Amino acid sequence: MKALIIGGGGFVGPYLVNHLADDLGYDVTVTKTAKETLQMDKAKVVDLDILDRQQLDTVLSQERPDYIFHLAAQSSVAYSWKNPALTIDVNVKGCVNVLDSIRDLDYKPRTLLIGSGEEYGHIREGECPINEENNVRPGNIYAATKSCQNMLGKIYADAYDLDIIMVRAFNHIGPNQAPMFVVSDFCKQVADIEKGEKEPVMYVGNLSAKRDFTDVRDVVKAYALLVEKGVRGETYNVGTGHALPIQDILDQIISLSDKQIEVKVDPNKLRPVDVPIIEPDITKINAQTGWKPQIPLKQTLEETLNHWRAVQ
Ligand code: A2R
Repeated sequence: MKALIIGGGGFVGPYLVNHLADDLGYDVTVTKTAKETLQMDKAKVVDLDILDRQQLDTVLSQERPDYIFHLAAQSSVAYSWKNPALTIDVNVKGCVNVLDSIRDLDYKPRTLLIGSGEEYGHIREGECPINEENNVRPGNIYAATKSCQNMLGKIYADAYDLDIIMVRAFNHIGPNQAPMFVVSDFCKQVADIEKGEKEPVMYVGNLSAKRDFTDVRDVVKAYALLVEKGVRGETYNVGTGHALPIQDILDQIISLSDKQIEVKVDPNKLRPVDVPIIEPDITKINAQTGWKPQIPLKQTLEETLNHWRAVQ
């Protein structure tokens, strides 16, 4: 099988390459942005800006993949508040470019669009664990763009008969994640404190929000199973099904260190609108593909902390 990962130079891409190439024996091509550095011995790497339709046409017609994993995005909620226009350009216009480029091919590659649990937004009492049929009420710019991507995916599948499957991925974590995401941020702060590079104070945002955290290595297995076994035009939640307060995650990370660490709220880390609980129902993906996450949270937290401890 030949796979194309669009936007593979970020956090998830290299894990997906490893799984597809090593575990499944796929022939993998991965795209990165011109400013990114990505060296992969298991995959061919090409530069691609999804806002450039011509570049997209060239890559797709040269590669002719069986499966496309569309990961490219402005993926930070925090940054989406600061730069809504760029977030909308990349996540909506960029996605439309990908879909239109696929539409112009003379065959129909199976395509996975990666959305987000954030799409559900303001989840009401009794709606959790939330399933794919629930209303979406996006509470931030990033979520709105991902929800739009999901709707476009469904419309392109139905109206243009494209072989598209949509995912709503809940928070995924693991070594090498950028420190603008909460678990990586906390682990980096602990590692910096241990190295003596920072006072023994942990700066945090909203600790009462409940989120569902899945190891990225489990997440990429879900993606691979979905292109193999998912149903065209359908959306699948990907998460553990068990949301935890950020406070619990913080306590677990701090307990992995022998340093005495004080916790202080940093108003800059509080988001303009925060959704109190986001917890998925993962019955659908489990029934369709047999997927469920395997890696315990403690292992992911330890490995993420160890990653930051090793960074010079
Ligand atoms: O912004 P950069 O240079 O770091 O590149 C990101 C890339 N990207 C693009 N690729 C092609 N054309 C563009 N115009 C463009 N803008 C951004 O998408 C980055 O390498 C990649 C996304 O990687 P991350 O931000 O690390 O996201 P992650 O955690 O790998 O998540 C993958 C997907 C995203 O769609 C998330 O929204 C979703 O899973 O949760």
